[in-house]
Amino acid sequence: MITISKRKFKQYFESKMYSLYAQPINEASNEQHLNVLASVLKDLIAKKWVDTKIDTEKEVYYFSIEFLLGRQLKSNLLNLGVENSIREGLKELGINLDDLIQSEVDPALGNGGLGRLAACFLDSMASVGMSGHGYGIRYKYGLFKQKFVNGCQVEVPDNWLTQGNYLWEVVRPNKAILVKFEGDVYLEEHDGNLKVIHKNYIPVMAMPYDIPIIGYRNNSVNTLRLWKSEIPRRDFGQTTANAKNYSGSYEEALNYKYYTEEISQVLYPNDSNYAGRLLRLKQEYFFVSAGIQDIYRKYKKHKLNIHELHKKVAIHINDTHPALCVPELMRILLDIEGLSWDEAWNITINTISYTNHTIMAEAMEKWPVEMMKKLLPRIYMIVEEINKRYLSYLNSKYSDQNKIRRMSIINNGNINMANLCIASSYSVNGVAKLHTTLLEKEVLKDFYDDTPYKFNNKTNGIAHRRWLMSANPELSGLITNLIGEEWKTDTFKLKELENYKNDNHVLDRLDEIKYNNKVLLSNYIMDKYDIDVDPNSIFDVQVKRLHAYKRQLLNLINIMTLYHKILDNPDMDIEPRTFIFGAKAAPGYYLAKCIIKVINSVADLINNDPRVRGKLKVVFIENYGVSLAELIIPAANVSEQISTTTKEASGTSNMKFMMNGAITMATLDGANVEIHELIGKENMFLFGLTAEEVLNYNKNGGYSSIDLYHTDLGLKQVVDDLINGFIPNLGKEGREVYDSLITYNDEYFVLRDAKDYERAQRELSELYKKKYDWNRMSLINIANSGVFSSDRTIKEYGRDIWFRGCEINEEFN
Ligand code: 26Y
Repeated sequence: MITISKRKFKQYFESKMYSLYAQPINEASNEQHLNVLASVLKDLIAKKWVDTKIDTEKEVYYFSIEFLLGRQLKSNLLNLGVENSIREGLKELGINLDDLIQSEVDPALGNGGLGRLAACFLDSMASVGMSGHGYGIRYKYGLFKQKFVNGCQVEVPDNWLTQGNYLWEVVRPNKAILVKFEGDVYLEEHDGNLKVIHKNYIPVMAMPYDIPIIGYRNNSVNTLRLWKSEIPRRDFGQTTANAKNYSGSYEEALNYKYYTEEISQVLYPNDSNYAGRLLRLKQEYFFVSAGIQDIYRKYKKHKLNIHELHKKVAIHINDTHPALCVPELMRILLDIEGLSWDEAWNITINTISYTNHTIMAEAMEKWPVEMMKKLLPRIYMIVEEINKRYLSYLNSKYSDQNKIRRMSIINNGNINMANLCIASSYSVNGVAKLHTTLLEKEVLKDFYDDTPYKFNNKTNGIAHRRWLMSANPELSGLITNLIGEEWKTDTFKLKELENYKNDNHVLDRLDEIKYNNKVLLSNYIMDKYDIDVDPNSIFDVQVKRLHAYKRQLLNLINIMTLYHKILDNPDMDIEPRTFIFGAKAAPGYYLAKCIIKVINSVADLINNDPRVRGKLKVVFIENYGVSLAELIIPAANVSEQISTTTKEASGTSNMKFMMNGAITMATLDGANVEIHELIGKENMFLFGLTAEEVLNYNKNGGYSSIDLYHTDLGLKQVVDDLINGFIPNLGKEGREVYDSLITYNDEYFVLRDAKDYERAQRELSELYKKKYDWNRMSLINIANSGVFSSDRTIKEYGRDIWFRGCEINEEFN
């Protein structure tokens, strides 16, 4: 917490404006005002943001190839507690703080759930006072911007660093690190000892860019360190004696520059389909090696005992993307520290913990041996040795060769990164109860049976400061009026809201706040798309990445069904609805792109049909991301969480919606299970196959979608609409979607669940008519959402994983 008076702030702002731009305030641009403000705030926190004291406690390092931060200004002001004085001060200088907040870039250095979770965790680590830092990549281009052209997704590069630098970053050239690719590895004898020599490698410089992560009203300022890849500078302090020699030709120099800079050029836009690209492997090793070397350097600087690294340092890997932390740490302990294999292994396995975020086979990383051998020769040797020892351990324990093959780290010429992570860490966690159970009982069963003590669940959470306090100030104000301030640091206190569930004044006020948020979103939709949506209609929202398993298509089929019903019975009593979508598709995911096109075409059809005017609207909001989520989620009445049961590991938007008072329409998948445990089926709408039913179907070759299609005529009509010209401006995309349902037997049970979904939607619609019942349910949702603060999640990681203070002793070292 810092304090600054309005007067002091104004002076500071003015002198900063002169020192940075030599300009009077009233002549400066919005962008300059923003830069000056950020610079003032950075000065204010600078003292607190010194290197954290490594010798007092254990430090946590969270490695993630994505951090989806969102805008920082508002959240920094909130956490520092200076929003009011600064707002007032700026006002007197003729500057509107909200304009500055809105004009900040939204760094999109992540795809979706996994990257956003990493950002929420950073916020929580700082806010609960944990010394926890992030390591990632400073991509020049973040996730593409999405535009619709004739209803189709078009990707536009996200050139977010237009000014060259990011507002909140500080570059630290004195802390740059050398990362080595390719080359030859030898064993050489030195004074009777064998030493590993890496020659002819390609050196790449990792330049650290630090972003402060400010805790909520406490003294913590942690660091997110993002690495940019560069050509090593001539005066670069680290030895390049064994580096590949370049002849010095102009062309060669250009190629080398390109080789180095390419690594941190762009975020891969896939979030579920592993492609195995060489450049991606370079990215993974690049940031892992830089981070591990950075930790090691700091550790040595503090003259700490290397034999106790695991007592001072916790390294967490966010999915398998940073899995090379394992061999990289081994490399340092073996080749630089000269520890024995057994000791290096013991330290490594007690330092590294791993989170799995998916059970989808196609998202699992498997790197070809040949690729890794060439790109990372020393790292590959270490992986091979780990595998050799692991196999001999497995062989001594089991005779089932199939099981051993499944568990092997290297198999069929590929390195299975999840297997490497499990074998080499002391903790493996899933991200919601059902997900963890599925890991233990199905996907990772062999490993769970082998080392059950490694497995644990950590149900995801969200930064309630961003997703409630900052995104929904009116609701936050109401909550504080009713139950006081304490919920802001202890979200379990939200439970006290239940005392007001029969207080009609409170329920009216809740309704009014939701309405106001809906007006804000309606205005945005009007401005952007010239579509007039009625804030009195039900705002039914599905926002998330576009994927077949998330079943935007199921939502759409229900919309089509409803549309037909209204056409057939024009006098039908229906609660007006606005269906809102937001979703990016991976650029190479053809079916997902077809689904976007179909939704857009249906939206056109419905929005322009006078027969359903005032009853039905469909809006697909372009370029969904963190900033839009902050506008959309507080305005939602209905939260669509309708994935095929077993497929969504957790989901986190489900939590954000709940905290903002939306009612969840859900399958019992991911963290919807926990939501259901908290509030019961009477406070949400459930439908669809159970996990057990889905698993059974999958084991027995699925159900027959074509049979269902022929027996359910309503469904048949809607499915046929995809190909019979009923939806205008739809060509091959409709056929593609049709085929996924009929020709390819509906892998994600869309048609199988459609009827039950329709039933649940009908019940929801009925409930909406009873205003107080609806708002009571909304209040109960908010009151029970406290457990989903990522503060709770992070404390559990600390308690059960990072600081649990016991070592494991692997038998196969
Ligand atoms: C290997 C590559 C293709 C890849 C890249 C990104 C694979 C996966 C991902 C990202 C996955 C992801 O975002 N998973 C989501 O993680 C959230 C946080 O745990 C979960 O809430 C959500 O259910 C899960 O889909």
